[in-house]
Amino acid sequence: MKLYGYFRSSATYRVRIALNLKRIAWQAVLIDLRAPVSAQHSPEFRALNASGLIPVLIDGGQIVTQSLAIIEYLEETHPEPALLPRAPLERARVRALALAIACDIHPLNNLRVLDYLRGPLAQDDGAVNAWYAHWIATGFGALEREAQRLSGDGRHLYGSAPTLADVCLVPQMANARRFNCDVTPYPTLRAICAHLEALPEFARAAPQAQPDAP
Ligand SMILES: N[C@@H](CCC(=O)N[C@@H](CS)C(=O)NCC(=O)O)C(=O)O
Repeated sequence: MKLYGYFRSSATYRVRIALNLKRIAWQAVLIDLRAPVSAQHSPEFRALNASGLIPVLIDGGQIVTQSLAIIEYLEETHPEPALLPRAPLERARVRALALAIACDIHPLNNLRVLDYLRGPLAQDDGAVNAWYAHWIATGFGALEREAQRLSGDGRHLYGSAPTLADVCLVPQMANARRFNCDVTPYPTLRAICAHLEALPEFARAAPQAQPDAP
């Protein structure tokens, strides 16, 4: 399988973790998001994903986009180890945690949103950083309460084995730290991430472990 991504892309980081957990062999194709390269806007990449966003997975010549759709595709084609529990209600709960990150936090702080704030809306770095920190605090505040209720062992967001929810949490925490957000109010989330980041499948997927990292 080929994974189009970038070391710092947290949506790509999610897929890297899932591929590693499922022991699937994969090859990275670099899409440098930094201006002036901005490879996500090239016609070649837009032909793979019209939205110009990474990650994109190529499997047997077929294109799959959207990190959560990619991970669910991997879950269906490579069921073990499962990233979703078996019972429908538990699956819904894990998906809800993952979507709270992937839909309610991540898109608000994506590169193109920050670029729009800086460019057309003429916001300075202070305002952009305040925007970023606000949406992390809003999302993580709720997630911390959910983690206290749903974590089975204080080392996983749901239950006591890695799930889709953990696959989304660790990259979002890395983003929060990169933007110097205060994460001290989220001790449960921090403990979960500390445990998961030490696992080899998560460590090999980390931004700093990627060949395109500086
Ligand atoms: N919902 C999408 C989000 C993908 C996404 O936003 N990717 C970011 C990197 S983490 C990106 O490509 N940003 C490029 C840009 O904003 O121009 C997914 O989960 O795959």
